Amino acid sequence: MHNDPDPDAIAAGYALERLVRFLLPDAPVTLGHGGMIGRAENRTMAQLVAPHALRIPTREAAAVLSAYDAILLVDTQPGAGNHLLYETDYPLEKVILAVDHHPPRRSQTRAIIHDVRPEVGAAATLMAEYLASAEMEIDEMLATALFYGVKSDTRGLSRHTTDLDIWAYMALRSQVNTELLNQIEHVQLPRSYFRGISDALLNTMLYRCVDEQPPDVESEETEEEEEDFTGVGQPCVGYISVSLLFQMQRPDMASEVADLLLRMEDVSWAICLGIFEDRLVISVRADIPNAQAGRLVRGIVGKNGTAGGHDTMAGGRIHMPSAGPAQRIAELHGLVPRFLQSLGAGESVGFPLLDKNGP
Ligand SMILES: [Mn+2]
Repeated sequence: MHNDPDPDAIAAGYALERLVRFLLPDAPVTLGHGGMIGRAENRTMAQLVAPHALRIPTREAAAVLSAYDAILLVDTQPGAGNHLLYETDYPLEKVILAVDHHPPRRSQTRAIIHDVRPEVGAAATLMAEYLASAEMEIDEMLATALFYGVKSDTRGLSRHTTDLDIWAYMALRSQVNTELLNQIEHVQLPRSYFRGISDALLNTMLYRCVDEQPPDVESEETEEEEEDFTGVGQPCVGYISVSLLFQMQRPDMASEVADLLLRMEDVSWAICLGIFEDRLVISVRADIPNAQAGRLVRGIVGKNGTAGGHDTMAGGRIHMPSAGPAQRIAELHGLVPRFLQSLGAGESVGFPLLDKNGP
């Protein structure tokens, strides 16, 4: 699974593990990931579905991975920067399978079997298709995990959804254990969650989109990424919400905050920039056709870090191991005008979300 696994990665990873065990009963197989599972729903899901999953610290990754003859990647792919192979010099030719739905990366980092379908809404959908093709029986636990994976990545089939996603969602639904699903979706939240949200709202600014540009940029993701892409040309309507989280307790807080703020009326972009340990974490959500959020974040992060994503959701990381806290905060502030410029709102004067006298 990729680092900091989300429900789709956990579901697809668990399904892939089960498929390998089904096809090769004698092969030792480990389900693993880097980073941490933070969001309460995701942690509960992982504890219920795949408590055996191995969390591999980055500094141990090279040693741990070298013991394996083959690696299979799910919800990510060899050229992406969000998995443990990126941190090690693990030979990429040992990656025998990548099942992913993110835009395809450079061809020289292909897996032997490179099944990357960016149009599909969830990696769990692809794995549901694999299990059906293998005529493997799906139990309640597996069905519930895959269903939640599809549901969460497609926001209940409301974004980035294909016929295959609808098929998977419908086929799995009748086998879902509703009690298990409820346990995951409606888990009790720790106090730190509410403190984190309060902190985020206090540090959220709204900027008005200045030029409402028509979405005239072609949306097709090409295999070769454009290195010099600046991101200018993204459509923007209404407001951009920008949240700064100076001290996150967990890396996926940024995506949770971006998800929440995108629900605000008249907001077409929600950008959350946070600091977790020694790195900056970027999470971007868009609610506008042809947003190309992935290209926007890749253009801004460039060679300073890793980034990726889809049309309406994207993320990035910038590692700053040798920087001090003040330098990280300055860097975080520095990202804001770059995002605003790329969205045609460089001249926009922001106002705090919680300012009652704001527009
Ligand atoms: Mn996914």
